[in-house]
Amino acid sequence: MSGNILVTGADGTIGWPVCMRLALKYPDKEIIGIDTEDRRRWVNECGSVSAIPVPPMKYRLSVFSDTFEQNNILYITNNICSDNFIRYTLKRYNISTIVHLAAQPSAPFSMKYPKFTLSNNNNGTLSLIMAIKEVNPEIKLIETTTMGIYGTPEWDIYEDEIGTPNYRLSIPSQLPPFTGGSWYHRSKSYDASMLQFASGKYGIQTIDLRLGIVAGAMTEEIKRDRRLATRFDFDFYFGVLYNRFCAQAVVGYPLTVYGKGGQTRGYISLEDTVREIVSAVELDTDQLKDYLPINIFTKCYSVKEVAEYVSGFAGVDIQFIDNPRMEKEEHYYNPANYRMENLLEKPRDSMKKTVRETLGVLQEYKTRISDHKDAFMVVE
Ligand code: USQ
Repeated sequence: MSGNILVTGADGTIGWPVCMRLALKYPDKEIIGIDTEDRRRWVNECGSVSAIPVPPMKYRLSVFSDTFEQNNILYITNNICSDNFIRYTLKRYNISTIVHLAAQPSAPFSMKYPKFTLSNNNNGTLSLIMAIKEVNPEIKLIETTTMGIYGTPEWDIYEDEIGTPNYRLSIPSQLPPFTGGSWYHRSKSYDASMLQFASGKYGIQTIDLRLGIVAGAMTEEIKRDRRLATRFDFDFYFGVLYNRFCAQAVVGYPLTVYGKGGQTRGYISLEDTVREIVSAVELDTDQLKDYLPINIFTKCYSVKEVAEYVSGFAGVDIQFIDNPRMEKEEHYYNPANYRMENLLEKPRDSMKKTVRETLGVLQEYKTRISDHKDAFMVVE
């Protein structure tokens, strides 16, 4: 890798720990983090907060340099949808790799704000692609999309052609029909399509990390100093399943299983997510193919299975409630993760370990969660 690394969404749940890990792995490179910090505002406007307080970026950066004696993260508050700003940034900081994590990531929020979600997510990705084409088509673009671009299909979610049971890197990746169940998921479908198009039309190397649901609060760096914490949302809109159940459990709120609870997804811990994303930076797609989708998850569980585990461990009730989402509640779900296993790091954390660890951490923030427990459910 010749130049520096740009991380979009650097103030986000995954973005901040990825910035720290990249800075430590590449001490001679500059990590340029960009974020609008909109996520902080969205969550506050939904009547909630991050369970674990997230200090301003300036403070986290000073803790990072004190703790690790390194000063190679540069943070900029700005919007990647601005073409001029992105072109300038790629040139000014000699960027050779982009880790694109900036997005409005919530499915329920997207159903409330579809236009904003599509324009924010798709324009951001398109700005990056066009800036790469103009400034330097050699810049590698890594984005986290989701296996959810295919919704819950009756077929196996392979990383190459549908129905191709074998792991083959030599064939070009096909994009099967998109059937994602929210405007957020549809925005990521179009991002995946743009990544493929950009590689075919402009020869840009694109890696599409199709990430499952990320669980937990901890990474190696955050364990060193809690002041380096990343955000942990538990509200109706921005909290994801495992994290919501853990937050509910610590304040004795019955675990909110939507509908029958047969909804099945792939999960991965935050620490493993960071390891996978960072290891993708090293991947040389030249030897593989230009557009490379990789499914990222450790194991699949149904909502009911997650609830039963958290309930058994924390001794809290489970409540089956009318499903506020439009989705299948019992369905086939079988994604592959050959490429993650073969090309990237192997995940280390079991979900059980992640739940136990998360419940332990959240004990310290019980009052903060309890003060905002109305945000667990929204009546619309
Ligand atoms: N669910 C419940 N109870 C709750 C919250 C959620 O039963 O209290 C159910 C949902 O209805 C859904 C499943 O749990 O069937 C997962 O919901 P989620 O909010 O944890 O995850 P999802 O909406 O799928 O989206 C999240 C992230 C998104 C990421 C995606 C990966 O918000 O950014 O891309 O997970 S994936 O699910 O693989 O598409």
